[in-house]
Amino acid sequence: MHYQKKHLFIISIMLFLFSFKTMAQKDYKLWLQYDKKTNAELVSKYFKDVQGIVSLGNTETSKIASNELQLGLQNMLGKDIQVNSKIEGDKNIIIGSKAFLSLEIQKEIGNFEVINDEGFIIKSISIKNKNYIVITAKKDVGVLYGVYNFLRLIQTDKSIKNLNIADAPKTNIRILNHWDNLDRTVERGYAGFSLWNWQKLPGFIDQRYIDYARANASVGINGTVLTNVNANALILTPQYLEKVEALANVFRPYGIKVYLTARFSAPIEIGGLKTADPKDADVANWWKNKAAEIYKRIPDFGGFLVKANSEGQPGPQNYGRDHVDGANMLADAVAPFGGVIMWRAFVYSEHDANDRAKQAYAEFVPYDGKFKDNVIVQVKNGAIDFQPREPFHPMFGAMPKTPLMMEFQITQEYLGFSTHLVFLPKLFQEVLASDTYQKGKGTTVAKVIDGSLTKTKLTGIAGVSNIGNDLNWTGHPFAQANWYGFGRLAWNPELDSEVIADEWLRCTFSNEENFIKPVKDMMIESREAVVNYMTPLGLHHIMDTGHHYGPGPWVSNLSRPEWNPTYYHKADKNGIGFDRSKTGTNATSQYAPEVEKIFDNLETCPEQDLLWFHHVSWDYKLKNGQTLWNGLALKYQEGVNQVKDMQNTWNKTEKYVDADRFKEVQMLLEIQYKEAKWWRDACLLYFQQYSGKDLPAGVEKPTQSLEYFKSLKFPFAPGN
Ligand code: GCV
Repeated sequence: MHYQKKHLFIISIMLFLFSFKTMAQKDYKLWLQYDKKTNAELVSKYFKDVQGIVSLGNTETSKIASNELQLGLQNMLGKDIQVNSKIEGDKNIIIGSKAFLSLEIQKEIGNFEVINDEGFIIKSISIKNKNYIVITAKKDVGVLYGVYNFLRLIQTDKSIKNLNIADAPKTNIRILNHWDNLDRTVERGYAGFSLWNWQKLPGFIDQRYIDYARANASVGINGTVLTNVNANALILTPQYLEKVEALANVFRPYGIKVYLTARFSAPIEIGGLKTADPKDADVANWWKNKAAEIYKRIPDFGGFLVKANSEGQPGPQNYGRDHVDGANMLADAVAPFGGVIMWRAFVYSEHDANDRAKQAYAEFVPYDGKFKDNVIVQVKNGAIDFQPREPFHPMFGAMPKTPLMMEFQITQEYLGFSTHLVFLPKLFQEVLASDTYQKGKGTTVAKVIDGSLTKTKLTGIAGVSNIGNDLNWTGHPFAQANWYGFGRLAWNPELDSEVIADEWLRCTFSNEENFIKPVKDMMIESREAVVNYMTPLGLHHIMDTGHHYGPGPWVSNLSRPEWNPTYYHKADKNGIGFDRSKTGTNATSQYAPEVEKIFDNLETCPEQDLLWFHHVSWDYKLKNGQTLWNGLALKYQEGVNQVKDMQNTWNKTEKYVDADRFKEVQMLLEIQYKEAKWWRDACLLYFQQYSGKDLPAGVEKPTQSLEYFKSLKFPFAPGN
């Protein structure tokens, strides 16, 4: 009896560990699940076209590509797939870059000039009555991208008959910005600690580094900035560069370049100089030597990302110089090695009484055309700071002679951390599709940043990473979709977010249509939901201070006026909203005349941006006939209802999803629902003090007082 009990105990422990492991594996595997196909008809179709793999390359990258193809096919089709190095037999998948293909095959493939150096071609060909699928490219990394694309066809149940695909990335720098500190905390990170274990590097290579590189490569991300823009100069010391080198070696075969953030005052802090003045010859030399030192270790080092003279970070202005002086000095240092400088335009000053939303444009636009060729200016998607909705940043329409790159935030600093399900590609797409009218109708932000408009050689998109050492990488299983979607949009800024959601769901969960349809709709709607329950009708920056967790529209006591929510919503007895029209700060004039006209006029301004651009009376009539007050309250309620709908949708998916992820998402949605109500109640109670009006029918009564909401404190909220 005793023996049996012990036995049972051991078995239950093993079962527990096993289930823990399966959960970890499912969550951990991201969109690369490669689940075995259950549809027998489909599998037999795939079987017919896939006998084996012929891998023609001989580099580390080509090995990764053939291993991935083998792994994916074996897992999904449930049969052994051999990898050969010679073309024998029929119905093989041939992978290899152009240089490895016979002239006969090259002829079948056709013109390689339809793709760029990172693009790929997948083509079904027939030679001497034998059929092949060829995955090829100009370079090995293109083959790797092609393999992921091919596997995605099978992952998403698409046909692999008569393939003729040529695809290439539209931007050249597709990069994650990690706001990771050297102590492994992550600024605005909600998925655990930093992946980079500096203490154990360079000797210990965590499998996670490899898996991270693989996941990025699978969506075409080709760069990573390892360190926080609020930079620490120590990363540039030999002690740390050795560690960076080890990471660069891991990432290289996956086509990923390493970049670092450069603290502008590093020559003083670690170089022993008296100044960091960019016009000082010793300073310029120090950076030149530092660049040479880095490139000696990491020949393909990408370059530096710099936050200068912003939120207390040092910069050229400390020495009476400007952004051009600073960026160009660094550009000279990395230019001999092919490096780039990504210079951030996220600047605003407490000494500038100007509307914060106008400051970056005012400061940077006069520099148009003055930066060196290897400088790209990194601009946040909107003029304030990654809010649930912002109109596109006016700089995108105003610097035709300067390469501009987009900075999105994948981590959800202002959108519910990693607790709220919000599908960000919908937000990204809205920005990218916005028309700047820089050169007439159709000159969208996407066209500005992919260089097709300005013909700049340097192009890029950065995403502030949402990755940490949580088991599931991103804290929320659905936040993985934001990493995935960022990569897909960086590759092609014109991709539709619905297509992305569809792909991601199929690769991550299931191809069942009864699952895909409702869950896809839920993802698409989730972005509008968060806008509605946090900042409807153009409200912005009304979160609690410091950690940015939860509502705080009442905050008005911070030393810098533009850090106070009251600065942004300007609620008073007469109404609410920030007048950025001609009668106000005239921020609308920073847009092209066609756009300016629309935003400036209360009648034509899209209601989603109303309170961003206008101060509007509580009785103002919205397009649906409601007064502004009632409309605002109803929007808050709508947001809450949308989360309830998301819960209902998810609750019906149990049979399509593994138990662990089902439960995880269910619990998170419950928290999101509570927090959506918190936002609604706190904001409406606060604004009601000014509107002096009752809540309209249909809006639930708050269950707590305003004082209660104001009293809530979160000293240990993450990411701060
Ligand atoms: C890295 C916001 C965030 C800061 C961040 C800054 C930036 O202000 O709250 O944490 O700092 O943006 O983008 O530089």
